[in-house]
Amino acid sequence: MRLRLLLIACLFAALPAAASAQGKVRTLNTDTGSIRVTIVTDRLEHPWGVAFLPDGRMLVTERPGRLRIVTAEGEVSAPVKGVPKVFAQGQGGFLDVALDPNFADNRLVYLSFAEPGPGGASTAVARAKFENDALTGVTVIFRQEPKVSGGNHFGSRLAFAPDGNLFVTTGERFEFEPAQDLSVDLGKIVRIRPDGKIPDDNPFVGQKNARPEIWSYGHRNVEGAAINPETGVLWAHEMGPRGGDELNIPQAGKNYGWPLVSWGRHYDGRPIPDPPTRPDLAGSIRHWTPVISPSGMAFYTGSLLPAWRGNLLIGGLTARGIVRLTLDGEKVTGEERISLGARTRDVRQGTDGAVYALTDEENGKLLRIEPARAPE
Ligand SMILES: [Ca+2]
Repeated sequence: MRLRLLLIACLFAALPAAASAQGKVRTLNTDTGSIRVTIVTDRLEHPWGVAFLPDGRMLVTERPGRLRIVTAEGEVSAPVKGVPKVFAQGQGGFLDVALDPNFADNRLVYLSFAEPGPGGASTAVARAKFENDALTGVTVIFRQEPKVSGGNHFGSRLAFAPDGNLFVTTGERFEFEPAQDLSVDLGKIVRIRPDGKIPDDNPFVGQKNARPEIWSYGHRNVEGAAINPETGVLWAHEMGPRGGDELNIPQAGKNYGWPLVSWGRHYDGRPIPDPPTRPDLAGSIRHWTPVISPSGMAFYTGSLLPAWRGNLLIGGLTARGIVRLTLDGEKVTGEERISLGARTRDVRQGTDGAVYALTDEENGKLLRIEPARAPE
């Protein structure tokens, strides 16, 4: 009897450890030298966004509707209490997470998610206080209007500009034409104050039949956004249809063309006019066919990987890794594909200067990327 109990105990103790690759390290060769890729944890279900707490821990969203705290050693917390209810279908669920620029003082965090409601679901942003490892005072500060049925194209990333405004990227919910309609939020990048109010200098403030939160329009599905640290300006990428993923520098009031033009085709093969046929619309600074399916991005500014300084790192679902772009101002001068062997949902720079990536899997990973040897 005792032996059997002991055997059962061993089985239960051994199962999770045997199933996990936590701590596993790989070395990869890249154009700029060898990098070490460490699996911080592989116990995240479809992780989507990561934010770095001042104490060295990380907040990670899981698309099915959970927020987790992960330590640098790979310990994953129980789900954080107090999160809003999400529409966890298709591409919907919990999306991005960002800390307030003054988080150390105000403990405010921002979450973007697919919010269920009358008519279906739409992208929303909630703000809450993160204290004692729980959320309190959850308030929805942005709601994409209208809610529609279906589980595709919610966006969404959050990026704080140096002036304190918050950019929220969305998708057109696979509805196409509404991306051109300024009276709805589908297929838009919006710009709000951290409390949800509308900045006075937004491009469509006071314009009839236009929503004042809109910053730029004609977007398809924007799952990556970051502020260029050299210029303070927003950059964003978006998923094309069959072909035609784009990197854009979304400017106030400009139309980025979807679905009027695209470097891709419709899924059923129907052609779409190429962007140069409509010079009145804003063009991309780079586009990809076949697609990389971009999700998440970061300008690298750290000193741990000095060869990557000033580069733009983009996560790729179809690319199954990181797309590293070298830049000269607003021009892309080079590209390297760094394979991580899995759909890559997010890529960020940690406060320690390492690069972190999330893989879009049922046993999704948080990866830490450093040089194989410390820089000299
Ligand atoms: Ca476009």
